[in-house]
Amino acid sequence: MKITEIKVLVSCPGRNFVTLKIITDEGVYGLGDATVNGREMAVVAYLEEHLVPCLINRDPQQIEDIWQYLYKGAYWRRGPITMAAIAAIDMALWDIKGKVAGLPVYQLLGGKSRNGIMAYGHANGETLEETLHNLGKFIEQGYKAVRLQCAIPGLAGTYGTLEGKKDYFELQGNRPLPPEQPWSTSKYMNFIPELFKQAREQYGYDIQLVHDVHSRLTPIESAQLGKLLEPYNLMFLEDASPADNQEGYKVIRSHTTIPLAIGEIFNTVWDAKDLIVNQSIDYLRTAITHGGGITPMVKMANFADMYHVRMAPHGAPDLSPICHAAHAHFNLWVPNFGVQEFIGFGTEKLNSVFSHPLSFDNGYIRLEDKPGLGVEYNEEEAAKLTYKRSYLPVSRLEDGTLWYW
Ligand code: KDG
Ligand code: MG
Repeated sequence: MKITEIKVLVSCPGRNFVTLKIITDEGVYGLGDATVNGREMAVVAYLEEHLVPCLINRDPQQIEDIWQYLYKGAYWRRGPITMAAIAAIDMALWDIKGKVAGLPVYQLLGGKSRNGIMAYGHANGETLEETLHNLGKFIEQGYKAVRLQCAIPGLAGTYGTLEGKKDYFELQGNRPLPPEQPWSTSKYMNFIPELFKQAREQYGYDIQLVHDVHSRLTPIESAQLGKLLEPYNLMFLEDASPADNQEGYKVIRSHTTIPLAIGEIFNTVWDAKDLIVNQSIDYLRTAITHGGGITPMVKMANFADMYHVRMAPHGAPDLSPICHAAHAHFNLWVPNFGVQEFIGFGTEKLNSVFSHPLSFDNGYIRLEDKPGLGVEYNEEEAAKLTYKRSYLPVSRLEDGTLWYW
């Protein structure tokens, strides 16, 4: 079997996605997601100019050797652009292997470890009341876990709230540059514990709760927040602080027992190695698209398992349905599964381009058994929806200092 053609497909069914299609001489093809939100075209150039020429005429069944060739063989290892490009190739090769074997990818990984994939939804709100009302709606739909994000009184716009827009792509609108949002650590710290206090008073302790700090606190501030939230028994606090310096998490850990999750911007196991070995975290949130594909994620998960760290892949809407399907296969297999972030099944426009094997039932994601990853990509529809440059917002402190968004 040989790879004869590779297409790098860019489309905007509501937001930008980069999709890779690897076609073989036997007519079997595989799909992969290469989307890095706000930096999409950098991955396109990396794939088209540097990786695709290395793959033509290769045997698509040699997944491990191809991965090593593109990672070690490049000399320039790691980084989000490189690893998203390699991830898309890796996903597409697993898709092909599954189709050739006539088996869903989770079977190739070792088979099912569970029947359903527990998912958490996003209850957002412009006010505390609206956020709690939305939490109630998620509980009614059967969710077992929900993330709470709320606008901070006195701050115009923050992470997780969108000033009435449906996503960051819409928030960008026709602005030529990234939207800017203000940040105040003290206003945030004074407000968030009240959100969780009222959530527990209104809905009790059966529902699991999550909160994403989006890396806006220093380690000691994260420790303070963790202590304030301890009575409300969160499933985890996500991205409490940036972990560019992994040692920082020792500070958080030494002060609070709140479970910690991190990893959505990690690209290799080296971004998490000290966090895992020091047992400074409880959940690793790396996405298959941003972590170099299924091949390294399996290794990462096995390594994390030795230190009681569970996998909770990033599930934001800027990952394409191909990545969400890859997560579903991975999650069905992975022994140390935690939870899957889940934002629903997309709009009609999105579904006109991607058809996927996923469904949601009473708090769990289900996966229909199809060979490979089970996703189809409608190239004709996709071609009608052209790429439009879009950025994520940036944050500034109230005095204008640039801060983590
Ligand atoms: O592209 C960035 C988003 O995916 C990110 O801001 C979403 O933090 C996020 C999450 O937890 O879903
Ligand atoms: Mg996050």
